Amino acid sequence: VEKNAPVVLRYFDCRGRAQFIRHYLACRAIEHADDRVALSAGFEAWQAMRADRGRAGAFHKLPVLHWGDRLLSETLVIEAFVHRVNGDEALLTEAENLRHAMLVSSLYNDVMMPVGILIWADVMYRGVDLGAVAQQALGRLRTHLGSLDRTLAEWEWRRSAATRPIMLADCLLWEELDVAQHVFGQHLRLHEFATLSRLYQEAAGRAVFESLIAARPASVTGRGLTSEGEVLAKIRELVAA
Ligand SMILES: N[C@@H](CCC(=O)N[C@@H](CS)C(=O)NCC(=O)O)C(=O)O
Repeated sequence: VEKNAPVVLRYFDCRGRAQFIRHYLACRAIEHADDRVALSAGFEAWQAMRADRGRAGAFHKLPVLHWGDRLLSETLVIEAFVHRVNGDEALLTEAENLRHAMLVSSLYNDVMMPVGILIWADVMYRGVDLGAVAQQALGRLRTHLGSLDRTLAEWEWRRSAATRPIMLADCLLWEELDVAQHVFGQHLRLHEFATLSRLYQEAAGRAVFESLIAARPASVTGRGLTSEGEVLAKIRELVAA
């Protein structure tokens, strides 16, 4: 696979599953098109392209990544491919690569997904008790952050990250901690997790991440800024109760 092939990352105009890849491509100065499918109540832009396998990929879902003439679906597959093709895999030992992959999988499955499901919960499961779901999601998330905090301290993640270029797991860690704080506000109490707080505050990519987000304000999910803003206000109120 060519390292300097033309790259297009296609995803909805939200942070969701793809923002950490945007962060990475920006930090590593990898030329690419950030192709954002416009959001609207009826997802008209997406409906118009969904059947087109050349743009929506094998499973008709986003994100997809075009890398030269390859077209990849599935966030975690895209992640592993980008990690390899940009030489990051070759920079790490086998043990370090396994840790990198474990951290990505854990953040994706046990932070990003439950937060996304919570934001959509009142639509996905009509009539749901949003307060109960939000409190359980927050409790489980804080337990999981405790595990991540301990493990990243044991792995000396900060020290080893300082000796290598920024990688996808670094970008995903910052993004998920940022999203979790955005969703739960002060109720997340990130400061109680010393290692995670420090990794978040002192992330090498922080300035790039923040400027990327400021340049294109976007919702976390496909609900869009207005509707998502309303449900997030409700969630924060319900977890405070
Ligand atoms: N397993 C896929 C899931 C991708 C996915 O569900 N994408 C959603 C947006 S976050 C999508 O494209 N939904 C539109 C549809 O299914 O029509 C991955 O990990 O990338």
